[in-house]
Amino acid sequence: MTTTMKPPIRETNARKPAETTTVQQWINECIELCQPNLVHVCTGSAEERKQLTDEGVRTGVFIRLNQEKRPGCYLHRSNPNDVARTEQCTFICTPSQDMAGPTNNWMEPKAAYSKLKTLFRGCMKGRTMYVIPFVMGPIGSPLAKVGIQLTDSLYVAVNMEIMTRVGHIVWKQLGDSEEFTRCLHSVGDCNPDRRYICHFPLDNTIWSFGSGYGGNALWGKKCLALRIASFLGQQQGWMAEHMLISGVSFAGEKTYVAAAFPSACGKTNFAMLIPPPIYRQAGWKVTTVGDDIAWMWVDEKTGRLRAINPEAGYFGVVPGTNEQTNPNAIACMSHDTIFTNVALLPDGDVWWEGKTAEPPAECVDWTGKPWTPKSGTKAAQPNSRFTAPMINNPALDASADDPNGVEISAIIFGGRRAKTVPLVFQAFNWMHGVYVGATVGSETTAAATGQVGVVRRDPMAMLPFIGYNIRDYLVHWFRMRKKMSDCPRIFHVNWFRKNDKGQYIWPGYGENIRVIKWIIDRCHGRAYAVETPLGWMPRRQDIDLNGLNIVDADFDEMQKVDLEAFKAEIAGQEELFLKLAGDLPKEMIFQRELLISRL
Ligand code: OXD
Ligand code: MN
Repeated sequence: MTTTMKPPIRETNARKPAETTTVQQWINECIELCQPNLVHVCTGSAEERKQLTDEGVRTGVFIRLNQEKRPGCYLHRSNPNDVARTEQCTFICTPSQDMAGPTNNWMEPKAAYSKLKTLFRGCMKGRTMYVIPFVMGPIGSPLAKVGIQLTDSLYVAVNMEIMTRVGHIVWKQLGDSEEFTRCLHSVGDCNPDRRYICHFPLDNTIWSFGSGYGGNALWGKKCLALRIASFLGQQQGWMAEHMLISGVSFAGEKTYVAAAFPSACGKTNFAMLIPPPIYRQAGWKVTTVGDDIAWMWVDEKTGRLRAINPEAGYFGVVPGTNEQTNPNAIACMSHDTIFTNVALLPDGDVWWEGKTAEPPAECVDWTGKPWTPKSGTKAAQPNSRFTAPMINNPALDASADDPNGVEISAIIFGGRRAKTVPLVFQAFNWMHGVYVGATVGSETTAAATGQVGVVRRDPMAMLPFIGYNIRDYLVHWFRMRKKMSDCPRIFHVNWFRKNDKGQYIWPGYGENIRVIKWIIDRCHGRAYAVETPLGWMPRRQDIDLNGLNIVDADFDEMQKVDLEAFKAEIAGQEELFLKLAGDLPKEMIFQRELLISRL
């Protein structure tokens, strides 16, 4: 491939960048810094996939699963200290701390580069460097972006090939441009004390050391598609959001919605929702454009918001997934899937809590130890994952790969809240909707390390992913309104409200279509709602509860706006407001005053 690289380059049929390009120069610099023994340029081809997975099996990175039951599927066990995103090790590196804002850890770029250089120096000796050229977004889309990730993790290389568009097309998408995200990654010695996930938005660069976990190491995902992209979006007038995109069809009409939920709050389930039989028989269908991330821009011709999913696969939470809760996800992971940290059955298949009503009599748990139901531990790690290509999804939307994306009619925010927050309400308008999104609270889950189950403010479900100052992020949201002649309607949902016995009141999963139907009807001006201090709310008769085991009192409880509880909720929002003290966008203060006066 080139004479300037010292380590042997594994021959591939990838069309490589010319030796003199910025891409090649940057790769050479990184090779010099990390000193790998071998450089492998990824092509994304099926033959290469086989070569990499064979190598993974040989070296213990992967366990080949029963190929009759799960063709093309492998299990990976991570280091037990490396099973979730580590927000405390995640940094935004900008010249001033103000650019990163109060919700991000900050490092000055020179200091960060110098600290990480000492870690990267020689870190790939004896290892292979995988060069992964990838595109985020359908090829040719106005928002598609090129990234190149250099990594010493075979697991990351195989996962990136599922999650993004890898190979020849990258050079075509890049053309003569020098605009690509430079992603340098090493698992290092996987020591949590030497773990850094550093973003340099002004350099379009990410350096990450010491973790192989998806959210820390698959850069198409949170690092590029959210942190770097949110910064680029603010500069260039578009939005990168932690949102699924679904198409909802009925009677020849298709409406696209985007929905933001904090991690592990059912986004993948929503994106792949299968309506219950009476709805299916009536012709309702939900199709998936994306399950985690939306890049959105305003179409100049129509003045409406359009969205693409920058990813090409799913990195979904496995526990709790079964034929009832998410049959489409089960289909996705039936072949050509990488499982991370699930349990291994004696027949070479996989298992996780919630897969079957009865646990297996025995299996090997996610740490590699023998397990029985009496072990008193979880067989699968609570944040265990599947990585599957989107083409595996039986409900993939026909426009999932359309460079022009889809037009978004509704934006739905939601959190996991046992109390206080109703099943559904609609914001009065975009500005109010931004306030509703900005004040989303949710009980924490296993997707990030730290305490599980405490309510944390998670603006737009983006708290860990905003790559710049949250003040400017919120202002950007407010300003986007001016670009649109007809903006999406904004809603808030809570599928997780519990009764006094601690049981969920709403059945969730496929039955959520009943709430989505009201949302869609509102977008098209067809559904009734009453005005409440929180926003527009359906009456009991406006949501179809037919066939559900929900009595009027349950519905009233779910939709109750308890003024006292809401005053406490507003006090709970202080957490966010105090962080933003002195920097709060004026519109946020105004919306808060309006809410207090309505209550
Ligand atoms: C994810 C997350 O993995 O949000 O999608 O943590
Ligand atoms: Mn996510």
